[in-house]
Amino acid sequence: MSWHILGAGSLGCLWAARLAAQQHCVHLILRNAKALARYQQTPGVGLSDAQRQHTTYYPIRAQLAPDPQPIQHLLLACKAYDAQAAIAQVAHRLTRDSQVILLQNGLGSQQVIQQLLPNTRCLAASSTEGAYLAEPFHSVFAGQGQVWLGDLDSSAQPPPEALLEQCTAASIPCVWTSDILTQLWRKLAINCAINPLTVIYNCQNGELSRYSTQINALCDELQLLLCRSGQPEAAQGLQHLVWSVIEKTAANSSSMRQDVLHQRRTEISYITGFACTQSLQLRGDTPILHALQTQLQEVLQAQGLPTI
Ligand code: NAD
Ligand code: KPL
Repeated sequence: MSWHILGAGSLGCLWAARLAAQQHCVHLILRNAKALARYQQTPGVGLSDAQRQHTTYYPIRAQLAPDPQPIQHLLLACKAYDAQAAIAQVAHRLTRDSQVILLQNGLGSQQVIQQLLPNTRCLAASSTEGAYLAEPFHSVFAGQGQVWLGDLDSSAQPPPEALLEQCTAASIPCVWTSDILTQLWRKLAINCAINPLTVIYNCQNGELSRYSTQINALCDELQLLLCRSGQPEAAQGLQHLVWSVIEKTAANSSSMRQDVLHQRRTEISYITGFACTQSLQLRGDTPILHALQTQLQEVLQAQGLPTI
């Protein structure tokens, strides 16, 4: 089976290395000629364990988006705000048999892409694996996790067995679900409850226990919003779930706080931004969520970062 990885960052390199280790035909699709030239100076995609004691390099081939080769399996591994432009660059290379995995956090970008590609099977992923780049094209596998995968389009199709088998054989811990939207909405709500507050209070996840009144009130609003959005299953036990994630990840900085600390654009529009838009469309009553979004935007603006 042949794989193309569009977005050779932390997760893209993590997937590429594991697939290449299983002798799959893997190609990176890089942003431009400069990135390609830089990649060609490296020994290939590097993958290290969390302690960075062992690093293996995989001499994976790389190309640019206009390459004429058709794409069988595409992993879209860029940030949510880059996803639409990135897919547009390779859409002409997809066939009716292509399968696309969307790895983006939050919600919103996946739906836009499914609309752009009505005849392509788009699988959305919700990943709890953690990785960061030690240097360009060198990923450090910082946290074991799980990858939920499911069809975005609810019309029932049999699970993509061959793809799932390949992922499992490559030690990519994929779990198939017939209801990926529940996973995505649940993760969205958890991220809405945790990530912005870690930026606003500039703290690790565990320190949020000081703001329990605010978090519990926010969870109540999010729970109602999920129900109104037709996601009652994702709403179930949200407050309990949020506190359990806070406890389990107490020593971590949320992904949004890490972005801010590294002066990188955040995925705000696909997390709280998406939730606020949804609430406005459904005439939801979510004053705490809206106030949080405004406060987060003020902090981002003060740091010179985009507020969308
Ligand atoms: P990243 O920033 O490390 O990598 C994204 C890569 O995509 C970058 O190298 C960027 O140059 C590339 N890219 C963007 N547009 C492109 C284009 N048009 N053509 C070619 N390349 C392009 O991001 P990441 O950390 O790997 O995260 C990817 C997604 O996965 C995000 O939505 C993130 O929230 C989610 N996620 C990440 C982690 C993690 O631990 N890193 C965990 C769970 C979810
Ligand atoms: O997913 C996360 C993130 O940081 O984006 C949580 C679960 C909040 C862990 O930090």
